[in-house]
Amino acid sequence: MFRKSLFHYAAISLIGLACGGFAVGQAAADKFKAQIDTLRKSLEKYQDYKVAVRDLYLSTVACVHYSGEKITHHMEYAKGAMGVHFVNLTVKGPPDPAKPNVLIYEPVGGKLQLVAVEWLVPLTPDTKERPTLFGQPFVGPMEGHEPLIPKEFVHYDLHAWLFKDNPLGMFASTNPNVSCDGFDFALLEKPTMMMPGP
Ligand SMILES: [Cu+2]
Repeated sequence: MFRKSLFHYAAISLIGLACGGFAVGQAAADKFKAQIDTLRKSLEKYQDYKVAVRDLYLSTVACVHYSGEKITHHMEYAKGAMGVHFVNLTVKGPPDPAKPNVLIYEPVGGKLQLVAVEWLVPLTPDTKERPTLFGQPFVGPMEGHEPLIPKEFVHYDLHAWLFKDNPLGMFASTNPNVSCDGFDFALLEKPTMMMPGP
C-alpha cells in the first residue's frame, strides 16, 4: 500500500513536470469520468421507478428540500432540493461505487424522474476514516435526517447527480435545479447537525 502510493506520487510528479499540473488533474477527472459514465449506463434502468422498487429500492415518500438557512454546527446545504429518496437496505458493507444504496427522484408533472444516486454510510465504531468515492470525500458525519431518518443514525453520505445537471457540481448535496414544488409530499428539512468523526 505504502509502496504503491509512493510510486503513485513519483509518477504524478514526473508527469506533472512533463505536462504541468493542469494536465494531471484533467487526466484524473477523465479517469473518473469513464467510471461515472459506466455507472450511469448501468443505472439507466431505474429511470422507471417500478424497476427500482422491484430491486428493493423503496420510496421514503417525501420530497426533501432545503431553504439554504445556515445553522452553526449543522450541515451547510445550499438552497435547493434532493428529491424523493428510494433506499435499499439490502445493500450493505463499505460503499460500492457500482452500487449506490439510494436512488433519488424528482417529481415532475405527476411522474418521478431519476435525477441522482447517493451512498449512505453509517458511522460505526469500526469507521477508521472518512469514506471517499471517485476521489470525492463524503460529507458528514451527521445525524440522521429527521423526521424521515432517526437522529441516532449518524452517517456520511455522498450524492452524485448522474441524471440531472447540478450547477453546484456533480457531487453537491442539494441541487438548485431540482424542485419539490407542487408535490403533495414536499418536506422542507432543517440542515442536519454535524457529528464528530474518527
Ligand atoms: Cu445525510
